[in-house]
Formats: sequence, C-alpha cells, structure tokens
Amino acid sequence: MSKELFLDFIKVVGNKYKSKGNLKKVKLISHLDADGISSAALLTKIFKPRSSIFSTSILNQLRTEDIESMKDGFFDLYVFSDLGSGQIDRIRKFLPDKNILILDHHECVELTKEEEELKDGKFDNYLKENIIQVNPHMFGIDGGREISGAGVCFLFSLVIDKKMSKLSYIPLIGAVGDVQDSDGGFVSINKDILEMSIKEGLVEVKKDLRLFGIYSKPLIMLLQNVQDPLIPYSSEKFQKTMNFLEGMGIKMKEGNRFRYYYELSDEEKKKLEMGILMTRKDCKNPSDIYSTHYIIKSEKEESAFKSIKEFATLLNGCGRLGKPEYGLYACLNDKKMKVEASKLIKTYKTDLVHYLNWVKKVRSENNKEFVYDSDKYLIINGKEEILHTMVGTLASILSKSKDFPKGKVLMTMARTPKKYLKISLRTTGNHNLREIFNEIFKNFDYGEYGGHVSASGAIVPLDKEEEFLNRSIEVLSKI
Ligand SMILES: [Mn+2]
Repeated sequence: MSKELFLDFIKVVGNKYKSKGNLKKVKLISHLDADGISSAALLTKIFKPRSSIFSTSILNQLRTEDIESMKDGFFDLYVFSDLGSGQIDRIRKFLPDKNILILDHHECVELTKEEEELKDGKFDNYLKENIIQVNPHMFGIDGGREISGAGVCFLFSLVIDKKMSKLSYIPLIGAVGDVQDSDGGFVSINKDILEMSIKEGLVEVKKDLRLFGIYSKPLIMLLQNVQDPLIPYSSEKFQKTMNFLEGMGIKMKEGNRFRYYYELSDEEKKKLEMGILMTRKDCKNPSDIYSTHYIIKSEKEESAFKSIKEFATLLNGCGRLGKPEYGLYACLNDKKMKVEASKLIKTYKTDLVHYLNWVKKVRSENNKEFVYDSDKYLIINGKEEILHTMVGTLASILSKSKDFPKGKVLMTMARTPKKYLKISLRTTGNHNLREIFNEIFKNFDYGEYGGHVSASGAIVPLDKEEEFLNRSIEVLSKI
C-alpha cells in the first residue's frame, strides 16, 4: 500500500515539473558517491535539455555554509539528489523563497504537517509549496534497503520521459554502491527496477564465483585479489596462484594472452570451483564462494563497466579523485569519458596503495607528527600527505584489515585546500560512533558531523585542528 502511494506521489511531483516545460536556470546538487553520481547522471539527462542554464555541483557533504551560499544564487530551480533530507531544516531556514526539489532516500530529520499528511494521500496542498521533498521514508519505505537515491531520481525521471526506461541500469549502480543488494539481493522497489532492466534487455543476473572483477580481470589477477580473498592464500602472489591453476590443469594463458574466467569451459569452471572449495576447508563458511552478479549486457567482456558492482566502485573512485563528471558521463555511455574514468581508476588504486603504505610506515615509526596511538584508539592525521576525499575510504579499509587491533576506534583525518579538516571515524569494536561524536562536539563548537553508528564523519575549520585533536583524545581516552 505504502509503495503504491509513494509511486503515486512521485507521479504527481514528476508531472508538476513536466508541465512546467522549459525550466530556464536549473542547479543540481548531488552527493559524491556512486549513488549520488548515478542520481546526477539521471537528472542531467532530464534537466539539461530542458533548461537554458544547467549547472551541477557534486559534494562530499552538504554543509550549512554550502546551503547559505545559495541564498544569492540566480537559479529558478535547485534540485538536491541523494542528499538534502538530512539538511532540510537549514534549506528551509536559508532558502525559504527558492524553488527546491529534494530527491533523497536518507532519513528525514523532521516532517512538516503537510508532509505527514502525504501518507493519507493528501498531495494537493503540499504540491503548492516551493520546497518539495520526495523521500521513501515519508511513506514508511526503508530508504536504506528498498530504494537508493538514484532509484528515487529514476522513478521521477521516468514520469517526465518514458524513454528513461532505457537507463534503468543506472539506479542499480546507485543501489549497489549503497550496498542495498546484500543479504539475499534486491527487495521491494529496487527489485522492481531490476526486473524492468531485465525486461528491457539491459541487465542480466548471473550466479558466479564471489570475485571482484570476475569479468574484467584475467584469471590470474582475479585469484590474487587482495581486498577480499576468496582463496585464503591467494594474496601470497603470482607463483602460488599459478601453481594452483596448473595443479587443476587449467591453463593461465592462451598463447601470450592471459585467459579470463568467461573463457573457461564448463568443465574447467567446475574444476576451479572444486579447487577453491578445497583451499577453504578451514574458513568460516567454506562453501560461501558464489555471489549474484548484475551485468550490463551491452558492455564488452573485459570492460570495467560490465559488472554493476565494478561500475559502482569506479564511480566512487571518480568522485574521491575529484572527477565525478567522468563517472557521471560514463553512466550516460559517453565513450570518451568512459576511457578517462578507466584511466583514472588505475590512479585511484595506486593512490590507495600509496596511502596504505604511508600509514604503515608512520605507524611503525610511531611518528608523533601523524600518529596518536593508545590501547583504545588510533588517530592518523594525514595532514597534507593524504587527499582529504580519501580519509573515509582509507579508514574503512584500515579498520577491516587483518592487522588492525580489535576493539579500537580509528580516526583518520586530512586537510582540505579550503582550510578545513576532514575527519572519518570507524571502529573494530562495538562503539556507537555517533555518540562519540556527540560527546566530542559537546564541548567543541566548530564544524559539523554526521553519519551512521558504525561509520561517521566530520568537518572542522583548520585553525581548530589542535583543539579538535585534544578534545578527541580526551573523549576517546574515556571510551
Ligand atoms: Mn545514497
């Protein structure tokens, strides 16, 4: 019931913008992750040809000052995608007279009386307002699991142009980027969108080995995957992996060319699966070697855009490296941008390895300039050594790595060129990170923080760096 109502609501909102015809000057503000970039791709497709001026900003975080700076903007419409619901109180405060459309799936901070009434099917009054919010949570739909930001944008865009169904793979990239396909695959609206994309002949679902890059990487590289090794010893290099394959009679090369998984015969695939199962006898779930792969059919084998999961990772990379537009136009199948995005992602991997090595080095030296270590926490202040957009990714990888101590809180930070300190918080224990930030900011009046219980972030003015560090250490020492 609530799903139908939500879809009805999107329809009337979509029709409102459709009937406006050309929209003149439109500003799009979206989030700097795979979901935000795919959201922006869909909305670009819709609004760019329908406006005289169209401008896009992709932000890591929508800060109060970003909203405040729009006060003097000259745009006729401001569209927020994959963000905005959490900041709507400030949008209302600073931009009360602007025309605003929010297409988001994050938790809503507060609902107005009119928004509460949408659940009862009362749309008319709300549609007259100049600030319109479209969010599944308003209808009791779980935006964390049932639909992504790009999913909301897709349904909206479909009302305006039916041909958008040809882009129904894009919301799936967003949903996978936001990890909405775990625990048994897509559900609810995500599942409906998946089915649409299958019906359109765009996407195919395959059950194959749980390996990242299974279609795009040569077999030997694939099995050496260090991030999430399917084979316990696979990170121990080439020779061992080669022996493993040869032991099963699977050739690693065809002539001079490395072979790919998709080139294996059925018999070879069986052998490989058996071989992998043998290496996993001591693992927690030895038979957990398969996963569902969503594949874009029009993409060539060996392309990094073939698997939706890889596509999402690529978009994240483009965002983190400050080139979200490469990812955005790659979504819209711009050939040149796809080449640029693939080149960029190679740098991304090298940068990450570089940062991980740097952290290893300063930790082993116990370099007091960058490292604050105790039995309860580890703080890494990357200063200018680490790109500020990478502190979150870095914190996630570090906290998941084998040699990171259990039960500790990890804080990573780096400086932005605009004189801010960007901070990420992760834990390998049972800490509630939101509460930790609450506590830190209780006696610290600068900057902003947000996020989830298990992954949080903050941003503070750089001239308060020392103060922030002292306050953090004070709080973290008592957890
Ligand atoms: Mn999202």
